Amino acid sequence: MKKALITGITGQDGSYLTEFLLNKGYEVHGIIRRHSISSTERIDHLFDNSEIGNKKLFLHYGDLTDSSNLNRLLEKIGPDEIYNLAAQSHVAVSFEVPEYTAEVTGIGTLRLLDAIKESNLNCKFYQASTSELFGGLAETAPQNENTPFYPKSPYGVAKLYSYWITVNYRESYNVFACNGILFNHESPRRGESFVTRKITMAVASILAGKQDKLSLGNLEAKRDWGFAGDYIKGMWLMLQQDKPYDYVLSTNETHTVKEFVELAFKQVDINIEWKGVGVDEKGYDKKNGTLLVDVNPKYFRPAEVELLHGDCSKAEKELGWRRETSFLQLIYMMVDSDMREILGVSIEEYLYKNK
Ligand code: NAP
Ligand code: F7E
Repeated sequence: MKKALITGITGQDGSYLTEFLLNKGYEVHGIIRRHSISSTERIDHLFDNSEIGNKKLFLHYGDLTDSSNLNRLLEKIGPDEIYNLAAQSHVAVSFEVPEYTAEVTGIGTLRLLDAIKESNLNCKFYQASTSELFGGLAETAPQNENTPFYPKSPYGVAKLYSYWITVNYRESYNVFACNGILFNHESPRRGESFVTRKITMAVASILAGKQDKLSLGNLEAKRDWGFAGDYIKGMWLMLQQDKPYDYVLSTNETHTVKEFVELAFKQVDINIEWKGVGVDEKGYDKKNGTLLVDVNPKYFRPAEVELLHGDCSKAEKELGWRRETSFLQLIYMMVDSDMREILGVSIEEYLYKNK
């Protein structure tokens, strides 16, 4: 039985990866941080299963800022594969806590790689690199493994360090280490302050009368949004190859935030009509003129990544990886899940009742 260690197991990707690896017959170990209230909501359904918790899935307290803890855990667990998914992963927040972001999202990766090197552990290492490395310059799209890096946030810069230290430990010490340069991937388990989940929750909350409107920042930003459940398979595939390389995973499509808003409301039969420009731009329900979306400059970032559009042909060719969920399917899945959670009905039930 192969053993995997996942940092960031309580996050969106960590939870899907855990399900995936358990299904493949792995023994999965995860590092969790101490919180004043539980942070394991995304993996409770696994850990609370008596066949899995402490039999196939083991949780250990730890933190990417604590080298001695990481060294001890690596020695104790002896994993065959390490997936480094832990990070302060919010781009906007990284402008508020730049030093902490560097410490966790940057130096945390070095701590893990050095623990592997010092313990002579024969294991494979996956680093959660990101399309934020590219900086979203329009002239570089579609971005692939050869596109120059130009990070635009403390998060992006911290990830740049992690990218290169991963390459460096591969080249210097022969560690089987791969960077997965992943474009945005979302799901019903996405953190609530990322734009996609903020939008899909708002659709349900507005219908439930719990929220009057949705306030956003840059509506024109373009992202290449895929489904997280598809992307974790690519992470695993990278570690199953004979040689370690870096790969882009993306959908090869790009859409604006505005388009995401329109399609999310469209799922519940609301058509958005836009009026005004810039900070005065507003989205109304075309049927009755109700204000549903406005712009609040507090969500603008000091520097913005304008256009992400990936080209994952290397992963398609060499790993046989391909996204399976379309942009529309992703939006439907997220709105449907938030409708069930917040309103207590599925999209289908809601549309039937409101025919
Ligand atoms: P996420 O939901 O924000 O999860 C982040 C995870 O990191 C959580 O489990 C969190 O634990 C953990 N963590 C944060 N600080 C830590 C620390 N100091 N020590 C140990 N663990 C810590 O992120 P995600 O969307 O799953 O993304 C996974 C990884 O891929 C991240 O590295 C992210 O930067 C990267 N990435 C994400 C995307 C994307 O679109 N989702 C794209 C490219 C790259 P708590 O639960 O305790 O907070
Ligand atoms: O923003 C714009 C915002 O926070 C997407 C992380 O997983 O993907 C993620 O980073 C876009 C940006 O994700 C709001 O300005 C408008 O242009 O959902 P986001 P992100 O910054 O792309 C990359 C690949 C990662 O690696 C990161 O870890 O949407 N936007 N209005 C807004 N964004 C937010 N959060 N909130 C708004 O109100």
